[in-house]
Amino acid sequence: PPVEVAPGAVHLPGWLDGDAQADLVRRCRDWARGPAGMRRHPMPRGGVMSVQMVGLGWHWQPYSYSRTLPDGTPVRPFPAVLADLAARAVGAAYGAPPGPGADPYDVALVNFYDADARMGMHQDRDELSREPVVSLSLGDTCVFRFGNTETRTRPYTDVELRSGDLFVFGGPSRMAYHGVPRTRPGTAPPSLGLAGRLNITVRASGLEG
Ligand code: MD5
Ligand code: FE
Repeated sequence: PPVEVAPGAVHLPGWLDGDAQADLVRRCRDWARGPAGMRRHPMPRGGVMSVQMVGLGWHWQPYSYSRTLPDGTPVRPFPAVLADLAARAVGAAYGAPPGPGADPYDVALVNFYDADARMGMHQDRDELSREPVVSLSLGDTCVFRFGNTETRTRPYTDVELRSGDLFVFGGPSRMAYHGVPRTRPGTAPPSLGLAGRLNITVRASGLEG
């Protein structure tokens, strides 16, 4: 059953069945390959992100979207299967799919967390659109920290996200601070053959027609 963690923030545990999880893991392996594949992004003030990322439709790198990688490599296309998944996810979370006037879902960020990867508290504010962000978790369980819109500190709520869980962040929660302080290595369903955690976020960039 959907759990509303905060206004507009809806957690649907186990939304993807085992076959759908395996299908997405297989697709992520494909998206991760090649010159426009998964990498650790440099941070503007030094260091690299511990999470490995690949963008589909748009390349995201701290802190902007572009149509090519820094070396000019074109970004992989945004796959129709994720547009369909995002519309169904919004419908499952809010009881109605996005309306005809909604900005189209046109970008996905696929994040891979090895046993040591973490994501610090941040807001997702590089999109011009305020459509909900659709988040799917695969593999290892993580601790997801859902905060507030004002500060990157308390108050926050820690939620365990498991393989197959859907989380949709819309309305007032769209701009909340959030992060992943840790994963739980070795907790992935064995049938996935995945050592680590994959997170797929589907977003509307609002950046083009
Ligand atoms: C993750 N990824 O588990 C998370 C899931 C990212 C990122 O944070 O930026 O790639 S997306 C969580 C999210 C998105 C938009 C709003 C909120 C959470 N929120 O209001 O908490 O790898
Ligand atoms: Fe984020």
